[in-house]
Amino acid sequence: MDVEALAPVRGAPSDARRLEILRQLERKLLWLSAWMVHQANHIRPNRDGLKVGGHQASCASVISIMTALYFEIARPQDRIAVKPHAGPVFHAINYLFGRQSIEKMEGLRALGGAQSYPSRVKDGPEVDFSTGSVGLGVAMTTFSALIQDYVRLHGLGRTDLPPGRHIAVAGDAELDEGNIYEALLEGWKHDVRDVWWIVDFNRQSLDSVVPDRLFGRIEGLFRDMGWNVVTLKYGRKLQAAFTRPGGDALRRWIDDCPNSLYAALTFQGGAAWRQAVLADLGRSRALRAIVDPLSDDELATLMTNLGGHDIETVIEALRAADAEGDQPTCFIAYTTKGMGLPFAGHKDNHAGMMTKEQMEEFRASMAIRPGHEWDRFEGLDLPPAEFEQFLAACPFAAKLTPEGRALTAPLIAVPAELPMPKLAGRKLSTQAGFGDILAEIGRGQGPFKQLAEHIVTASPDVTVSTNLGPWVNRRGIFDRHTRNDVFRDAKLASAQRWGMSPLGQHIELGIAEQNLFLLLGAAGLTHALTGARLLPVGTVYDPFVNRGLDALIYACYQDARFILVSTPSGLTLAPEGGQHQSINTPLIGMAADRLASFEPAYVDELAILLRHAFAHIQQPDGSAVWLRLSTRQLQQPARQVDPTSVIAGAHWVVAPAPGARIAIFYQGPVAPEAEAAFAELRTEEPGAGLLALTSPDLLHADWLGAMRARRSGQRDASCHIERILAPLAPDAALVTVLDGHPATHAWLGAVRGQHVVPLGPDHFGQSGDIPGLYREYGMDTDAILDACAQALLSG
Ligand SMILES: Cc1ncc(C[n+]2csc(CCOP(=O)(O)OP(=O)(O)O)c2C)c(N)n1
Ligand SMILES: [Mg+2]
Repeated sequence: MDVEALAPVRGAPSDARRLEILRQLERKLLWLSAWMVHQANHIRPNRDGLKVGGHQASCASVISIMTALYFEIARPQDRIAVKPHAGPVFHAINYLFGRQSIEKMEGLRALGGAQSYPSRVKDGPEVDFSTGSVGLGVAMTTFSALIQDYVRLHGLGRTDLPPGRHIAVAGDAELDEGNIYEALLEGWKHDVRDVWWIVDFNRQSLDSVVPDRLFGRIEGLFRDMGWNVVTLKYGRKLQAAFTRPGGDALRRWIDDCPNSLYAALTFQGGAAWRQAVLADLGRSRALRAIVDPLSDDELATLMTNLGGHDIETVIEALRAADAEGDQPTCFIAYTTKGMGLPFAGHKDNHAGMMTKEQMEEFRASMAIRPGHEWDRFEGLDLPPAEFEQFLAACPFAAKLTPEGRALTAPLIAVPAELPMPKLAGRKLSTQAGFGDILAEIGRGQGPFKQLAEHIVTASPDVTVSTNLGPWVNRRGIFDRHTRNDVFRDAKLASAQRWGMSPLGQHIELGIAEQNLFLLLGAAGLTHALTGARLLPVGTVYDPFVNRGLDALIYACYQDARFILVSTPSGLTLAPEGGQHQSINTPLIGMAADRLASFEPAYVDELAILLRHAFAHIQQPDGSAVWLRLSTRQLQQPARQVDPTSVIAGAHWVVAPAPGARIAIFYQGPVAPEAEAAFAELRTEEPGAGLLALTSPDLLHADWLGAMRARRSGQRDASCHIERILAPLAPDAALVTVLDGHPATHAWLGAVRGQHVVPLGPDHFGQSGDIPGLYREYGMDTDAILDACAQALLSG
């Protein structure tokens, strides 16, 4: 691929004809985005009376920025996160590029139509990053840039494709989200390059106008983190006015104008501007010479000529930064929310929508004929051929690959079995087993060479305490710059080698779990974004999955593929105390979409599941995988387990006799208590069964799937849990136990209408040892036996 071909050199922005076309494109995008929302709300039949919604004002404020970016600056290899509420503008841009259909746009916010907020999974290959939860899409670009560097420095990417820039078009309220600052700090530590955040600085969020004081701080924050900050405050008309006599006073007046007053005057229009400016500056003849000759409309146009609405200013700023190189850059582009629409500047305009009457006026001003609303050339004062030629010559329109901008990567072979630590007769925790297996893979020997090369690990300051240490010792820590391990150089004893280099394969993060999940999200999309396949593995303490949960769900929402290892978990981490004891994570694992969750008790199960995970995250119909592990050391059994059952979510440790009246089910590190209770139970109920649950998540999904299939006529559909339960008597009792919320298992009774006594903590834990805590929270052997007695009595 000829790199030059991806970035055709275009003329200077002052080229009058091009500017004229870009201005027409701005009008076109303003029209299409407003119409898309309007027709979804006012024209499409509404069956439920619910407001469909959409954000005409949020779209309007970002029109010039998006026009400049997509039709002038961006190249196909750039990866862009578009602020959620500019979804319709994004869809309209793709439409003009021939990459979006009218049917989809007509279906904005309808089932199967264009999504409210750009979605990788549902809007197709043009979406680089889904957005919706404000702040996350912006921060994601930092991590995708970091990962792009990682791929390049490891020689894993496609050498025929140029690296791109990672760009967020951000709403200003996104800068209120803490995750932005966590990402900024992490980005600074990793010296991330090639990131642009273009902030649509309309000084409005959802509820109101943003206080001025806040944003005085922003520039400094970015600069402190090594970013360049480019402020686009005024457009060319205002800049020209400022150079005239009296212009200084006008600039000072606008600079000092509080955001809320500026917004209100924008809404009110020219007469209000005149009154306000003259009230303060009317005595200045020079000022009057600027203001007096202007009609109300002209004055309003001048006073609202902010940098972010002046496409020449935007293009110039982006071009200049492009020429500067790869320093991360934040553009603060002043805009007005709703610019060009009747509610411009009104503080309540976030969800505001043009009325039918306003839309008719707007339509007339845009020269759009009824029935021609979607026509490509409607309302344009341009020969169609010239317009099409212009679009085809945009840098962004060039084909990155014959398949387009969404890439694919070959699969990495996963050997049939992972290297196993010696288990027989040993006491080992699943966490330690995980560390051992990964360290063995890390040797990169024989069939594990390729697998080892494609794994990238990450952890938010819990690398050593989640047993990633031995892997890191073998594969090194990633840094764009080589940095020595000072302790090692000084010959100070340490179990850890902490040298950093561009070839390291572990990305060490500070303690910010959202960053871990954003990184896993970015690394989990590399096959599509860079054409390189990474197998990302992230470790975190199980309770702190909650801390980064929105970013985890965000990563899964866009179908990122990674392995999450959360350990230690539950109250089994005992003396660490209540705050660290996770109760709800098994339920999160069940409820999270595109995330297959498992909890093994023994290391043989873990090895099967980890192997499965490396393969599953690569499958087109696969998903991310979550393994919940523990630090409790268990005597490892000498046995053969059936991998298919372990992966399906449950296997009989002791199969029940046909028609058995009771079975004990356990999940994870409570296995010894369940086994001890089972041994005792069997003295009275010799036919009882003992079941190891490895994934309520998969069992449950499989069960729902089978029921759905039967409802749609597939009578012979069945599922793993039904087959598992089949030998038991129809009214057999089930006693279940896990170190997590008992609701995780309570549903099992619904499969065949059986009585379940689910055990597990439903309150926060306390510090203690395992016997004490299992007793306190009703999960020890006696508690399981009591539950068996209760189940048998009431069964
Ligand atoms: C995490 C999160 N919290 C709340 C919301 C609800 N919400 C949607 S838009 C918005 C304000 C957006 O303001 P801004 O980013 O400035 O966008 P714009 O002004 O361009 O519409 C909020 C709070 C959300 N989408 N995500
Ligand atoms: Mg805003």
